[in-house]
Amino acid sequence: MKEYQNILTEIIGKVGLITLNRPKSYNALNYHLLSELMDSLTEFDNDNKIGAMVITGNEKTFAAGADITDMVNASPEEMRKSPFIPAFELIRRIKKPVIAAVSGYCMGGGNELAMSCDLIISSESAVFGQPEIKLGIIPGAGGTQRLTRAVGKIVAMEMILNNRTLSAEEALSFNLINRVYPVEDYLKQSLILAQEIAERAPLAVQAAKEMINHSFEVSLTEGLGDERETFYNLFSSQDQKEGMKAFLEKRNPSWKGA
Ligand code: CO8
Repeated sequence: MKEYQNILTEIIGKVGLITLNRPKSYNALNYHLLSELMDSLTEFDNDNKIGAMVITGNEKTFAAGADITDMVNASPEEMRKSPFIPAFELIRRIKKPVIAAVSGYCMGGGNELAMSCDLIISSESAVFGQPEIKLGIIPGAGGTQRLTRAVGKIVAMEMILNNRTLSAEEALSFNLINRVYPVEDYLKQSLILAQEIAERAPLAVQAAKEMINHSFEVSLTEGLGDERETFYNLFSSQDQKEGMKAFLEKRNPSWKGA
């Protein structure tokens, strides 16, 4: 595995764990951190022994947003040319499921990062927010789009227009996150969930992730057609034959990822 400066990486069973590691600045996301994050996700995505990834921070902070020191004097042209947001966008190319394991501050670009993952597991202490309005800007990496799709217009409006933050319980009730655990458990539970998903049929898991994300991009008719085609294609896999045979033979399947 590559050496990184702003993140820590570890393989636990079939799960690639990535820990954002700029604790002194509350894991503020700068270009170096984001590009290391995307490199490590790509490395795990290309590793056949890994079935899912977890991105986490520390108990006090998942990430407090983009690094404000990098942006304070920037012009629109400089922001447009900056590799910063394109680095962030690379997460959309990751095929395997990614879980955000969130505790403490999950703000601005940090919340956008969590929402770019496929599932969000949270500790009881997590605080979700899009405070960009306080800086005289709006979210720039999906906050107005993904947050609105998750929590609905009226809650997104209040969060983005007036810096309303959500507690973990509120975030759960508004469908922003999957589950809430005590601080001492959230990472362990995220790893258990990631391991369970990693044990499932790899091609079907990746196809399911792709199709669910696709549903945000296309009309229902187009989405249903694409889902059906993907469903048919999985019948060319060894894993479909194995999964169905194993069910009928009352045994556990042994997946090949082929
Ligand atoms: N950028 C740079 N440094 C930060 C950031 C940040 N986003 N957040 C915290 N820090 C630094 C502080 O400057 C401070 O550094 P130092 O110790 O050297 O003074 C240290 O972290 C600790 O911060 P505080 O003293 O403020 O700690 P508190 O516990 O009092 O407060 C908060 C914690 C509430 C999280 C507070 O630090 C805060 O409000 N941070 C800024 C949150 C914010 O505004 N986020 C939005 C940033 S803009 C953005 O994300 C736009 C995204 C666009 C695209 C993103 C693609 C990834």
